[in-house]
Amino acid sequence: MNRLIFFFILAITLNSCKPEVQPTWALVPYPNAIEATDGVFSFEKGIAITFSDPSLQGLSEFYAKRFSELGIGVEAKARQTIDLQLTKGDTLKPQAYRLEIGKKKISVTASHPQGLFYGLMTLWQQLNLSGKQVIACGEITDTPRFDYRGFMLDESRHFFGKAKVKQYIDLMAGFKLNTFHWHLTDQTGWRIEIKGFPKLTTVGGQGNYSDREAPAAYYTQEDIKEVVAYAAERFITVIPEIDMPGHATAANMAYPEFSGGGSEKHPDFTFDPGNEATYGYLTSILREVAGLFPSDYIHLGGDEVHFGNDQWHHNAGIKALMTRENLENLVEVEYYFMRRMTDSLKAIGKHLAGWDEIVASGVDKQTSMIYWWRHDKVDKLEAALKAGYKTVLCPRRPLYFDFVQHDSLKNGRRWEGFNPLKDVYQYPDSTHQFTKDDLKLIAGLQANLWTERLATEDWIDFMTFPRLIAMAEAAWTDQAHKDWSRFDATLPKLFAFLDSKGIYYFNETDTVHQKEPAL
Ligand code: TNX
Repeated sequence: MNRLIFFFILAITLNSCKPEVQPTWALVPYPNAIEATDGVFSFEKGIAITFSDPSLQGLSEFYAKRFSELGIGVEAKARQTIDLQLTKGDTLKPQAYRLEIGKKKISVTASHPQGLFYGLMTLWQQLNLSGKQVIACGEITDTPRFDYRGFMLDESRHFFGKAKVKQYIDLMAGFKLNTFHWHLTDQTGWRIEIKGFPKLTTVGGQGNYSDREAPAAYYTQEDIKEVVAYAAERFITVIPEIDMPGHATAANMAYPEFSGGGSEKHPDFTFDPGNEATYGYLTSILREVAGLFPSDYIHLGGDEVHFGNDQWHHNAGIKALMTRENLENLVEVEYYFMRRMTDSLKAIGKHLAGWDEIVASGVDKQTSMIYWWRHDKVDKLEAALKAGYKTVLCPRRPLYFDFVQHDSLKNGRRWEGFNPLKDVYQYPDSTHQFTKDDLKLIAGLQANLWTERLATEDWIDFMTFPRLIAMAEAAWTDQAHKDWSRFDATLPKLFAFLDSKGIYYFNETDTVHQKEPAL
């Protein structure tokens, strides 16, 4: 009798020790359709990743590593499997995936490896953010709201280097961002080696925004290839920016013969559009750049030329150009320059990307892409869409991360307000009502991190996180499935994840992370 009671109690105890898994989905960006089913899948016994398409070898190895880092044994002989399927002729878009978590088997289906990459990322996040090796069964069918989900880093004003850039690319991939816009040239420094014009880096790479005397800092072509390959493994396209005809001061320090002069405040700010040799010079540079980046686009800037083109008024070459080409003013000279450079890009097999200043320049509408950044000039966005340009939304408010994210913070920009986390999350639905036709042209969203005032790694982390994660959800998750309170409730898990990566993020609810880093 006593024995019976003992076994009875033992049975109850064992039963209650069964892993308790609620079907919660700690996922960011939140998927667009989740259906929970009964039961759990346990990773505790190890798993095999199976696939029949040989092109998936690299992808499976990438995730075998990721799962091993979470303490999960990945071995070919394991009884439980994650099966990867590439479907042909399926209606799934290239970035979409289906993830089915059964009790014994997980399958991920997509029409393209990129979709599989995201499906596996969802699974990895479910494991990582839940902190458990036993996860709820269910079926997720997911596709991003916007095809383009980007982050821009300005390394001209301050240079952070390969290791930091790779860390950011890794974090971007973890939240399904797919485009890294690399701002490599500007007033302060030229950061990409060009073999035909070595002084661009040895001279133009000297100094940074905090220290004019800092030794030259730049990426060699080998470094660039390494970063581009690292990004490609994570389905991230790198779009380089070579800013022109303004923001060219660093280049002009190296090769003053192509300078179009500047203004009192911004000397040597521009290239010289009145000198025919300038076009050949810039085209040779772009040819080298094109060879390093598989991206369809090269970003040529085109912003803020009026900051420093006073000397164009006194430039004989520009006067002759204006007469010859019937250009009425300096803005038309800018437009002419952009059209010429777009032709150069075409000749080397690339398309133009540029800031919204180029919207009326007449560059090709089928192939060029406009980045709308001046939130106070909505007419520029409207003009881009009306003209039929593919457009990326990166308005200063709320997507410039050099703006502070909380009223208590001192170092960072403000402009009739600032850019709190919630504003980032709620964009673009908070400020725009797009028509179906608009949405066909809107490629997606991008956050821009300008670094005039951000000299250290802690500083860029503090400005970027957690805002970049909020933007990742804004860019992926449909308006109907966005939910600020759910996102807000996931933040503690995201902070723990960022802690594990050594990222110094901002958190208004914790005394350590309320503090700005040292300047
Ligand atoms: C404007 S955005 C710029 C950058 C500055 C930024 C600071 C743009 C195309 N040009 O050169 O770094 O403001 O917020």
